[in-house]
Amino acid sequence: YRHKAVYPGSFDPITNGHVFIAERAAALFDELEVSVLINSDKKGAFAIDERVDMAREALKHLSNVTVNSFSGLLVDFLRQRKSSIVIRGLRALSDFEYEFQMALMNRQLAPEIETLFIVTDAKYSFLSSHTIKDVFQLGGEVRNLVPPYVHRRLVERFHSGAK
Ligand code: COD
Repeated sequence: YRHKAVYPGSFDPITNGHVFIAERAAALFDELEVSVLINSDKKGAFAIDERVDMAREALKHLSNVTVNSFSGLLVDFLRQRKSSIVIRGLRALSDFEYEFQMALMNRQLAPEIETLFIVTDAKYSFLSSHTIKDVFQLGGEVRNLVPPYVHRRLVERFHSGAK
């Protein structure tokens, strides 16, 4: 199933770093499905439907990209979608340990599935959904680090009435 890849994540919310990875992956495959999955290690700020909505808006310029959500194991989602390629982004050495564990666990669960890593752009190498929410809530400027629609949703979510 090489025609279709899946880019899974928490996307809470999607950032310009995620968009960069999706653009690169979309150029490599006929179809890319971005999938919002639950990460039980992270407490979410946005509901799954909101994350899907923000990701759809951020990726609408890519005609071969769709966005959906799934609850359950990533490998079950891939099998359901008849894809065998997982796309993940790498920012720094510190991502490696976690990504390595996930890739090997997923291979253990489904040997036919391959995880492909795409290296981020240098300008997004420090960027994560977590730091965006943190900096934004403390009054820092994140406007050039997230898609415009995500910025509006951050304002509504955290500064409702204040701005
Ligand atoms: N530049 C480039 N890449 C980036 C950037 C950036 N600035 N920011 C994030 N990324 C990459 C991340 O490294 C990651 O590869 C991807 O984008 C998504 O990031 P997040 O943080 O939105 O998503 P995660 O890492 O929380 O996603 C984890 C999953 C939800 C995919 C995982 O927990 C999962 O598969 N859950 C489902 C249940 C399951 O199957 N569990 C077993 C897995 S072993």
